[in-house]
Amino acid sequence: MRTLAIIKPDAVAARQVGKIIAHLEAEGFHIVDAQMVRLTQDRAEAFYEVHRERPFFRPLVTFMTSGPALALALERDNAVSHLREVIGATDPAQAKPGTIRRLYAQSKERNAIHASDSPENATREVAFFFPLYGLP
Ligand code: FUP
Repeated sequence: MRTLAIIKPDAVAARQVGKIIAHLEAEGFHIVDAQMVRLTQDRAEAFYEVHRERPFFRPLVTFMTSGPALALALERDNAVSHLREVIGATDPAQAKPGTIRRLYAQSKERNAIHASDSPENATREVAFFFPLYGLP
């Protein structure tokens, strides 16, 4: 099965893309497709639509549009749940040692990587960036 990851603008700016991809490959993920993206405000708002009413929505959109990011369609057994384990908790201070967010994230707001949180969202999010690979 497939899931979506986004290496966020903070990690791209900090030149952590290579280490994060190496970490993902070591965890058994295959890169199905990859694209450097500069999200527009409209695209970022659409991607995070479920969070529109949250207090962190505006700063989240501002951050996600602040620089280039790397969208990755990833494949593995149990891809969605395994990637969530590998990235760690939203707040790096709460993330387990050895997780990507614990290793590379600066804060709960600038947390290095996104991963789809359910199979339904993975299908939607992979299709958002990679329409050709949207079907499981
Ligand atoms: P996650 O699925 O771990 O990325 O976390 P959420 O879906 O709860 O949140 C999505 C993004 O919103 C986070 F990656 C960062 C941002 N966020 C904040 O900036 N502040 C918060 O309190 C919670 C989330």
